[in-house]
Amino acid sequence: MDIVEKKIMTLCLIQQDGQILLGLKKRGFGEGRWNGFGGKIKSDETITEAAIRELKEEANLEVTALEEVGNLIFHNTGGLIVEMHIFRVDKFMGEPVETEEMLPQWFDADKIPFDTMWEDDRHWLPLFLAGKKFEGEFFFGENDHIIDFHVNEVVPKPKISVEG
Ligand code: 6OG
Repeated sequence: MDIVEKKIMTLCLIQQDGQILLGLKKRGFGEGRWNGFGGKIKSDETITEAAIRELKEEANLEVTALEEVGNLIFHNTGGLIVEMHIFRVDKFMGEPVETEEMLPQWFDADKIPFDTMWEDDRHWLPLFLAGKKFEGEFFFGENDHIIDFHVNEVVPKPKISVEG
C-alpha cells in the first residue's frame, strides 16, 4: 500500500493514586473515544513541547515534569502512518477542566473503559501502568479494527565498564 502521509503525534497520560486521567474526545479524530491528551506537532516545536502544549489546550494542565515512555507506529487504512510518542506526566499544576475538545475524568486502574477506546490501548496501556517503557506497531483495517500488531517492552541496556 502506498504511504499517503505520515504524521507525528503526542499522547500524555497521568497516573496518580491508583487512577489514570483520560479524556473523552468531543470532536475530530477519535471522537467518542476515551484517550490520553495529545495531538499533532507544529513546525516550530519539539515533540516534548507539543505534548506540553496539548495538555494545556485540552485539559488546562501545566506540565512541569514528563518522560517519554512509549513509541507506537500506526498503519491506518488509506496509507496514513501515525508515529505516536507517549509521555508519562510526573508533575503538573492545576485541576483538569473540560474544554471544547476533551472531557477529562479519572479512572481506577482496574476500570479503564477499553471498550470505548482505540483497540490498540488494551495491548500497551498495561505496560504503561506497570511503569514500563515500550514500542510497537499496529496495522488497522476496516472499522478501526486491528489486523496485526506487536508490542515490546523496551529494557534499557545495562552500562558496561571495561577495565584494565
Ligand atoms: P488530533 O489530531 O485530534 O489528535 N491517536 C491515537 N491514540 C490511540 N490510543 N490509538 C490510536 O490508534 C491513535 N491514533 C491517534 C494521537 C489525535 C490524538 O489521538 C491520538 C493524538 O493524541 C489509531 O489533535
